[in-house]
Amino acid sequence: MPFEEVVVDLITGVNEKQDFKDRYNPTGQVPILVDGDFVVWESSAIAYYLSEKFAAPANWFGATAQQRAHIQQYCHWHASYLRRGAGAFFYTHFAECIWGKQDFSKEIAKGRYALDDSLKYLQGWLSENEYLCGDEISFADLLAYHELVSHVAGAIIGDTEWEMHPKIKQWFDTISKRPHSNPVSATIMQIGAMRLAGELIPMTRKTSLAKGTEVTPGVFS
Ligand SMILES: N[C@@H](CCC(=O)N[C@@H](CS)C(=O)NCC(=O)O)C(=O)O
Repeated sequence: MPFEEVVVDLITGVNEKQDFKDRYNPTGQVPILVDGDFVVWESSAIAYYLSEKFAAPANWFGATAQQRAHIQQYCHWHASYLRRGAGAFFYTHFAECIWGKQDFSKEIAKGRYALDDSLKYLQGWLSENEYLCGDEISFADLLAYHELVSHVAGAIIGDTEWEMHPKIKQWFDTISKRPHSNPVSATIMQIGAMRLAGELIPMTRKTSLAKGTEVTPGVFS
């Protein structure tokens, strides 16, 4: 589907400005899709809209009511649970760039808990089917895959986690071979490599990039 990419520079916090929030997304988060006068945010809602508008192949959001329900089931679970695990990556790698060196161990532990617990579920689902919602790839797989890519980029997931969850590793490698996977994950892999090499990413924003993963709101400044 043809689209024009507009980069929102989260490093500067431009997304937190009131005019940005009024115009595009009151939460200030990306991604956002603008289609003429229509604006939609939340990645699953964006993908669903595109799939409806362009009549995408049925594997992405399901061919039957039951498949559609299972894919939606995954999307809701993902946003409310696996996504909380993002705190492990964010507080290990980004927090220091925003607030300087501080004790982020509670936030990292909280993220780690959500991530590790989520991996158990993913391993179970992938032991039953080749993909998360059946024997064909769906949008659920893209959501889960790109979530895990951040953790791989930041070495939050490595050999230990892969050995414990061989079905996830097999599935991850299968999706990595798809032509769009690497171009989409290239930026986060590059950022992860910088942080693992000890480089700081200079950020002028002073707020979290992963809101909702704090342990004590407002504790960092
Ligand atoms: N559930 C949302 C998560 C979006 C999200 O976490 N976006 C982050 C970047 S990956 C963001 O925009 N953070 C900037 C901020 O919160 O200021 C989705 O799937 O679209």
